[in-house]
Amino acid sequence: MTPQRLHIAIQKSGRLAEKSLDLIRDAGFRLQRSASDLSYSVENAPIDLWCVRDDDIPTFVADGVADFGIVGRNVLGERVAGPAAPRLAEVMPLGFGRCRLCLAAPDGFSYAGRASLRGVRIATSYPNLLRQFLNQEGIDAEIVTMRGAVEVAPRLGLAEAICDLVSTGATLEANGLEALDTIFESEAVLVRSSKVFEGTLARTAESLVTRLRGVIASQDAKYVMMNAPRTALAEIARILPGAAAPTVIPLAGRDDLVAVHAVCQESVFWETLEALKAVGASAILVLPIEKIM
Ligand code: PRT
Ligand code: ZN
Repeated sequence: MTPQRLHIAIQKSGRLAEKSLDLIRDAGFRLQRSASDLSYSVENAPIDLWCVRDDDIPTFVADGVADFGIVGRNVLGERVAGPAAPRLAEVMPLGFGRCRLCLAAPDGFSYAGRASLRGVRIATSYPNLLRQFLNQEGIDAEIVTMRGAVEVAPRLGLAEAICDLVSTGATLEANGLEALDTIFESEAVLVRSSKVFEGTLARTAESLVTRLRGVIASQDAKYVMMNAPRTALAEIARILPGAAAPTVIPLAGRDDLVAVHAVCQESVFWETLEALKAVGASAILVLPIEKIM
């Protein structure tokens, strides 16, 4: 019997392509590109990557053709909000490809909250997410579905407002549009099909998810060490971001001072260090963490 390989669908080219490959490499999988450029095989695990259009990823995963996929939550959400909910689920956010689905209109559109959208024509490539939002808000508006170049719809007279992805806001600005409201927050996510994995596939799937979780967890995580007055311990535990229980170590010859070591799961900013110093900490070291499991 040929060994079973796990299949992951990733974007072939575009905003998520490189970062998806980087993430899989960071998880310790060595990638060998196929001659056709359409796939990669992992040398040190039974995994293949398929490079496809991002719009096809939810379908591949839902149909069980691919076992996992890396795709924008906006693409997943649009499919899930559609008429036939697909058989797939988000496993975890991956921390890249961040953007938001925004309502926007030409500068000068009088917007006094969501009720101002009543009767307005809104152009979008995300009709399902927009319809879901309008229904939730009880707003009766008209949706004009476009495949792309949504930002030109108001100028062409196709719509009075748009609903599109925004990251820096430069596209809106260049088209004389102003963001009114965010209806959906997105980033790249790992999705898996709802089929049950068995044998090698189950073990490979578990290893993939555990390793990816480890990579994501270690991205912002830092190992923080300092000396501190024993009396400031409670205060220090409060200041350290996302640290469960710090390790407290006695210092030779000092009853008043201790060494404190902690894994911080969230970003450690200069402000955090200043706050630690203010409660008496000294010799503060912040070290990167390579792996967490
Ligand atoms: O060829 P394929 O179908 O695979 O790719 P695609 O062209 O459909 O997708 P691609 O590569 O453009 O985007 C892939 C994913 O990246 C999206 O589904 C989002 O999850 C995520 N992403 C993050 C974005 C943006 N940021 C983004 N800014 N996708 C699109 N945009 C567009 C947006 O539509 C608008 O036209 O960029 C413009 C706005 O950007 P700013 O920076 O000017 O605000
Ligand atoms: Zn696409």
